Amino acid sequence: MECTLGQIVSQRKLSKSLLKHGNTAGKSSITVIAEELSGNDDYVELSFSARKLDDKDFFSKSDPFLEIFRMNDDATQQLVHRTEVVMNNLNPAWKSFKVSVNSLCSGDEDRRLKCIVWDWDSNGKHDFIGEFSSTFKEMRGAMEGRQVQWECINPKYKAKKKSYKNSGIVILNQCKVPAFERILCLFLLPVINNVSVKIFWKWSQQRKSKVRS
Ligand SMILES: [Ca+2]
Repeated sequence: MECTLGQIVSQRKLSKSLLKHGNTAGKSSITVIAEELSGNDDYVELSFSARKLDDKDFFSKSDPFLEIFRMNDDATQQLVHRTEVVMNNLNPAWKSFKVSVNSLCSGDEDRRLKCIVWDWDSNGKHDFIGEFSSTFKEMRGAMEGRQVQWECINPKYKAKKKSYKNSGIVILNQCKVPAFERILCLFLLPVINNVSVKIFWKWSQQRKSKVRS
């Protein structure tokens, strides 16, 4: 397909037929969605664990992994991150991972994030354990040593069983801006800015003196 950047930006969601040698290639089409990003593309490091997850396996414990989806403006969802599988464990601690704020929420900290916990199965038909909803704003609550936690809910169980509480608890142990970034922001950027201000000042002084002469 061919289109201009202007078409994508103005239409926000542009669908066009795929072309093969100038002719349409069957019924295939491609859709391009444009979203406005904040100019600030920081990244954060998230560290999740869970406890008391439902046991979905017959001869052993569940093998949990966590998926985080961001909800797009058109109600579609997009996978942001999938953790590794922790085998045979109802209280898993997944490896911490880094994600850019733009890919997580397009810089919109109130954008809904859907998180799903699965029990991995070797046949590929992973079992749904439960889900919860959050936002980056909520996750940021786990900065500076505080934890944030959510009940992991299986809606089917909730609808069927009155005594149902949850299918486990998912905990965000840490949401941190990597130390290097903080150092850059706290110390280096003021230095860089200071240097650039001095250079600009010198340049403007030279210009003034040239204009006078
Ligand atoms: Ca399993």
